[in-house]
Amino acid sequence: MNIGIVCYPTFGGSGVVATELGKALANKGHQIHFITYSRPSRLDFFSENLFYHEVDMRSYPLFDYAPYELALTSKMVNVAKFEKVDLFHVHYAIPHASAAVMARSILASNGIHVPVITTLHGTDITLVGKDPSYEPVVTFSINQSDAVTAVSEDLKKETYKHFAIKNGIEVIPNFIDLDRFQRQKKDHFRRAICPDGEKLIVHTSNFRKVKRIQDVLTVFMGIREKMDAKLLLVGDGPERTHFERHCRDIGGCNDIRFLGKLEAVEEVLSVADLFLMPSEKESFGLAALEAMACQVPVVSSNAGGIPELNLDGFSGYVCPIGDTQMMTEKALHILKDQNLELFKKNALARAKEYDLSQVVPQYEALYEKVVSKPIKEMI
Ligand code: GMT
Repeated sequence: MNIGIVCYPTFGGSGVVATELGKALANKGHQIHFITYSRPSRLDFFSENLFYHEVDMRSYPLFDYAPYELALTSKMVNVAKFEKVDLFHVHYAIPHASAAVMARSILASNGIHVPVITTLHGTDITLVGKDPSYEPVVTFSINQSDAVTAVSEDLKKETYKHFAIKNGIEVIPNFIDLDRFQRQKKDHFRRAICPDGEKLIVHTSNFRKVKRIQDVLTVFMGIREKMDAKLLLVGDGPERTHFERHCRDIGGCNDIRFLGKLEAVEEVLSVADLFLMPSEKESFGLAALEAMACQVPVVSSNAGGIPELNLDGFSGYVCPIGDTQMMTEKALHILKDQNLELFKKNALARAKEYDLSQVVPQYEALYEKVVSKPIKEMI
């Protein structure tokens, strides 16, 4: 098939899922056309089946804010006409779903039918989307999509709760490439970070408020009171500077390191003993799945779809949002030498259930269904 994928090109989870999906589909012989404002961060190699179309943004003195959605829509129309795409698969509702619905209408007026699949990823529903400044457009474009997927049962439930949705929503979870995300032998790195056999805790995120970085630090300080440990924080975002300063204030600098954005996050995960994800909101928790694939057990909150992934008492523990005391106790339990190996093994076993070979065919089946469906009437 010839598939147009629209996503955010950044390190964020929705962009990562969209890019990895495109790569996996290209490996299976589909032609994939990424349509974004810059090259997706994980699309850094050549493949005969992968194409990248950059959205041209023209500024004009009249515009305080350049209309990205219109530029994207026009690009989608042009790519669809020129490349003869069979369908658009857009990731993250805002503004991709409404741009796709508009592009579909423009193409229909030219006698070309290109159906639209919208994948909801999380904050497009749970945070930004339900804000009154976007809600009517989000509701309309979800209802107008030819198919809609959500990355967890919880996100599907939240979507029906907060929006007047008439369309069906299929749950297709995040997935993992186990060839890339696997525990690698990085003993030298481990020795450099933990020279005296300390336990190594890792957190990766985009350092937004919903990630509750303060809870990561509180839990870590609780662990460190009872055993020698180090904390590595991977990623970057609005909260990072504040918490770097905070770490200096509490005298944790020797044991806490901020690594910034990393391409090869699996190398850090390969030497970790425990992953912390205390999020306020988390529709799926791709970062936790990446950790589990590298045999790292997870202590998480019970936000959103995390409990669907992290099985309490098996791959780690699930605690109420903000209950840092319980998170600390559970972390200390996992980190005991007599428990750690079993949790590591279980984390990998759980991750294997999300291998891309299990999940990508679910998207392909949906594509087949959508292209063979009768053309959707505008409401
Ligand atoms: O985690 C983030 O803040 C990034 C965000 C995004 O949309 O890029 O991730 C969301 O989508 C991921 C892929 O489906 C999910 O694994 C994350 O759980 C979800 N994040 C939130 O719901 C906060």
